[in-house]
Amino acid sequence: MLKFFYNTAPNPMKIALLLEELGLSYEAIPVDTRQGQQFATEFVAINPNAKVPAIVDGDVTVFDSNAILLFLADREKQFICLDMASPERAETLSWLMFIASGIGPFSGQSVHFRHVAPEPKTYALNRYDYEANRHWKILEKHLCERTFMVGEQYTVVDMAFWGWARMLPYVLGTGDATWTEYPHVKRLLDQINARPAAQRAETLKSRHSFKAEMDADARKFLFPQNQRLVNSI
Ligand SMILES: N[C@@H](CCC(=O)N[C@@H](CS)C(=O)NCC(=O)O)C(=O)O
Repeated sequence: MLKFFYNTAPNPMKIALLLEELGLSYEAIPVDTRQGQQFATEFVAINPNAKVPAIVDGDVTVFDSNAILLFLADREKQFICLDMASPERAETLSWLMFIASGIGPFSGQSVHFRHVAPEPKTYALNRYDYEANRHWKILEKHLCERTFMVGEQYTVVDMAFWGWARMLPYVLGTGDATWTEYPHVKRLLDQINARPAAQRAETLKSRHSFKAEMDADARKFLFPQNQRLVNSI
């Protein structure tokens, strides 16, 4: 059976959604990153980047969320345009990479500097807040003239979008007012949230319990770079 290594953060949740949409049987294997389980030798052999999500299915291993979306959608021939040289396939790749290399990292850094980093952080927060908003505005504009991210149907690009869109008020620190600025992002988010597969994916949160405290140990695992600051004092 397909093994899905996960926690409930945005990138793994994209894969939970696709697995539920496809109706594939899978074993959800929790990787508690606040307890450092991402650094276990057996897990690093699966994902050398020591992050979730990753999947193992028979002799196939895939890590990095949008690579997993692409791999599974292609293999199952669902939720993706399979006409390799078509404009729609080209658009699919562009938006998947835009989400992987722009939306995800800038949203993640916006969360880090807004909610986690110590002061002084004005410069870094300003940069990542600006870039996160700039990336989300590109999606907002894209969605104001179309129902889905690519083509006329719901695809893995929408699932990649969903992982992070669920978190947008937290990412931007703007609470409910977020949706006044991002009405088309909200419209697609609500549409996906209403799908039974999205509701099943969200139940992953109660299937395993992950460490909730962001204590000194959790910070050590999640922000190993801080050790350099301690060593340099
Ligand atoms: N590019 C990777 C990023 C994966 C990633 O950052 N995963 C986070 C959870 S969303 C994680 O494992 N964090 C634990 C850590 O950084 O040690 C992807 O899209 O899968």
